Amino acid sequence: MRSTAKIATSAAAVAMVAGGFSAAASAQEAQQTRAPQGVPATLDGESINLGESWKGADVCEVGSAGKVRCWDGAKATTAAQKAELAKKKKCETHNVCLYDGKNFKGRMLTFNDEYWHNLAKYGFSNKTSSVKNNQDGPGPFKDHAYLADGRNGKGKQVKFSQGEKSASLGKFNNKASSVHG
Ligand SMILES: [Ca+2]
Ligand SMILES: [Ca+2]
Repeated sequence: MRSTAKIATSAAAVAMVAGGFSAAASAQEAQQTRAPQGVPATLDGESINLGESWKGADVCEVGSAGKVRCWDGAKATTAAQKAELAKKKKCETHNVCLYDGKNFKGRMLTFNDEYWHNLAKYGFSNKTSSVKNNQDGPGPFKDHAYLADGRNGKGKQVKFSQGEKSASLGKFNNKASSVHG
């Protein structure tokens, strides 16, 4: 290792700590280190990385297969574009909508897939201040949504029943780090 003795020592200490984890956890950790930090998205045709910056985006939709599209309200100039964005900001059917602001204001991020999404990848960890669950499970099946304080559903969870919305999250304000749609 071509580093100073001090760095070499701390690297050894890290290696010792890592040795305490299971092999599976270490492999997962290594994979996460190699993986891109954020999720790519298109913002009005431009490529952005939500983990780095939302640029001018106000609304981002995470579609099926993880494809993400964003919109900048300032670039919605025609009446039709403004109406479409206003409709999205109200949270469309099938979606779980997370808002940075209370009372469904500020930047909005939506999901509709049934698995845990880690919000840091979307630049949205510890930001959610209000939520709408507008999913619509068929028949007796109810499509609840969950927020968790930690990654992958770990830590304290809060449940939002199908159709439920919360304008203010109380102690869970700016705490969510993962969401299950
Ligand atoms: Ca917030
Ligand atoms: Ca958190």
